[in-house]
Amino acid sequence: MDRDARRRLSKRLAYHLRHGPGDAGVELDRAGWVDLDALLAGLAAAGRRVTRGQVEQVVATSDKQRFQLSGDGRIRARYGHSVPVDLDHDPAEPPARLYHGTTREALPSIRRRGLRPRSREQVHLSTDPATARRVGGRHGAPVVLVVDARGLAAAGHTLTRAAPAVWLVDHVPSVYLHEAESS
Ligand code: HQG
Repeated sequence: MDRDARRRLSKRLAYHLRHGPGDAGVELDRAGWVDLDALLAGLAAAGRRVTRGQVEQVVATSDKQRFQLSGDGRIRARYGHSVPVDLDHDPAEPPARLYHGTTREALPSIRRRGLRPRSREQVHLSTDPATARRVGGRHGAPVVLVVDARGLAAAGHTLTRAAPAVWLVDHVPSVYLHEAESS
């Protein structure tokens, strides 16, 4: 598979594993896992022939490690869900700072309400400002917010590391946020 084909398959897998498992004829279990053979069969029934090897290639080359394969033939998305899941990522001590990319338009609402998951299950934070800027840029003119992750954890909020560069939390009150200087 070339890069474009991998990207297309990654987006399809992300869609089914985060938002629309039913469209591939499968259900996710509580922790977001689905049997890979069942998913491949569901995709084939919908006219998309995908092989196990192609999925393994996408999983192995995913820059953000979006997917996880279990030892016994299951696959899940590590983050990004809009369907209800309990991902069981271990809570961890976060770095002092994490980053969230958003848009200028969203700032007044974020100042009032803090970061909210919106259509997803949890708020997504990045480990570096460049990634956060790209994430924000998907929605409009990007603004990078610096998150006082240590302060957030010290106040009792549970942060989990879903992938090497992606952290999840239920809510970030605005007192733990400030705009990055380069924004
Ligand atoms: C904004 C991608 C108004 C928030 C990325 C964001 C990420 C508020 C938008 C992952 C708000 C939600 C998730 C409030 C938050 N008022 N707007 N109170 N609180 N928002 O797409 O974080 O590449 O659901 O700033 O890398 O952009 O697909 O979340 O702009 O890790 O693997 O509401 O998806 O990963 O947007 O992105 P999204 P996100 P992949």
